[in-house]
Amino acid sequence: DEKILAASKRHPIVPLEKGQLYTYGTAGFRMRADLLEGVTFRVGLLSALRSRKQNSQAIGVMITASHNPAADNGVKIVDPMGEMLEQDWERLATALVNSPTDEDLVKLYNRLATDLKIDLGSPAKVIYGRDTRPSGYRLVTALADALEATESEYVDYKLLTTPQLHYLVRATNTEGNPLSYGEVSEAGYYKKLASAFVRAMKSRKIDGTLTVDCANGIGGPKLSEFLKYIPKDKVNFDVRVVNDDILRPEILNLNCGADYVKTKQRPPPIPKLQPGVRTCSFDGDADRLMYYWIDPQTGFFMLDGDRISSLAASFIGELIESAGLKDEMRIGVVQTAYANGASTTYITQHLKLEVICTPTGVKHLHHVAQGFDIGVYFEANGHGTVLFSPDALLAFEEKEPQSPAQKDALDTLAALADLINQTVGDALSDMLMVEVILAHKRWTLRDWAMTYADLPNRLVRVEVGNKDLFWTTDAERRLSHPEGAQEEIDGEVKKYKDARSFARASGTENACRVYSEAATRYEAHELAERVANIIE
Ligand code: 16G
Ligand code: ZN
Repeated sequence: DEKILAASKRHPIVPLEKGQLYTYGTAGFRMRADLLEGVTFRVGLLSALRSRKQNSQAIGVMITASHNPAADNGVKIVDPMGEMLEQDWERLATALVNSPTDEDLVKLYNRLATDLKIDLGSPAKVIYGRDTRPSGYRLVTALADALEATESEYVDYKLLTTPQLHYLVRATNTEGNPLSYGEVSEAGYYKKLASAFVRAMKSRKIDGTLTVDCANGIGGPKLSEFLKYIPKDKVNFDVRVVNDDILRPEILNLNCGADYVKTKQRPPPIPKLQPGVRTCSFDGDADRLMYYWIDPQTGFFMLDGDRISSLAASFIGELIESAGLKDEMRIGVVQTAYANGASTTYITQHLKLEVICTPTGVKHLHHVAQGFDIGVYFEANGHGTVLFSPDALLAFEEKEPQSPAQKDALDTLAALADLINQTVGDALSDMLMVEVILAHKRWTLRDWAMTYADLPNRLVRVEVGNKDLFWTTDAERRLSHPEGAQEEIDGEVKKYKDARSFARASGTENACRVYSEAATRYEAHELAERVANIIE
């Protein structure tokens, strides 16, 4: 207790304004970096408890604020299989971080150990990494202090993308067992992806150059490193890495990156995008992906998370059919209310696959996707992945192929299962998956874009006095509170053809968001304004 107390005094928590709490939200604790040192120390204490509670398995801690500006930072915990922290523990994280004094903190730490029957004498292991933000170094120092004070073993992986840290957690906890996820090192991650990429391509050709905008974040150097692992004689992958300057932290996510492209609906101004060039953007910690190009005839066109999701679902669906596994495998697609209605229609009517809608936030989508043999999940913002169940993996290995085509399909499925990050959305891995699919289908981005036409839509942010007054049901598609608000929204929606609109409280800012779709751009905009007026 003394050690924890002394260490805690070195990393004091900054009191917030009266009535405000630090909260472990959808992305962990995220805010201005100067508030985070004490928070990170306390997260260190919790991760040590979590590891002891999970039979001394390794727990991950990632220091990143993703697509936020450089002055922000964040800290989140990764569970043993590389998944997001179990939801019940988010509450504990919030409680521990908000302990008013160092003494209260130690008291609560011990009480949690007693209540949860955690043996504080058992071993604990925590591994961690950080993105390129300058504040990250100070925060991992606080984290290491907490791990020293709690006598936990720890490994500092230094600079990593968020999905790499998730990979390392799972690899650490499966090392040496039959379900081993890969070598426990950053190089192990590259080797696994490169080998799966080569197997999935199987001498197919990739057309032209792919330009990758790395948001001036950690994805830049990591992508360049990865490319060294691809055997040039096996795959011709010509990549141009841009916006990969991590030496000037102030330009992180500035006018570039996946979030910029998605919210501004335009390419980064630098470097100037030439018509016809296949391009994609990562976000600052490389867990989101957007594809786009400038069509010489029609202009800028973006392929977002909905498009990646339907592309993956269609390709995997075809492979399952060719592999003769159609009757045994349940394939499903998980979306949120933000998914464009045209994508949902395409997946259900054209691909004839099941779609489930969940609330916003990766943990919700991930959880539902685990219920399928093959679960495809993406948020429209470009975060997502494809999950394969143990039964599916076994079937790819053990099914006796009846023809060369069937063998090819089974091999490709097995390669994809290795290529696609099974722990969390991963821009690098998702990008490789897209490249594989385009090469197999011999598609350009234009061919991909032709699969369906998006419904015109609009997303607006609405300032409200207190966002906590807005409660949703039906996967955030309807408001249950304030009373009467949903009836008013319904009244407006009814006035438009093929229209849909919803309002929800943001999980990351003190504001509400309103989304609308309608048959024309003008109507989608007008409907969003009207619903925003109801909310205000
Ligand atoms: C967080 C979520 C993201 C979600 C976004 C919504 C994770 C790792 N991140 O960034 O998935 O789309 O929040 O933000 O779950 P909002 O609640 O402010 O609209
Ligand atoms: Zn991110």
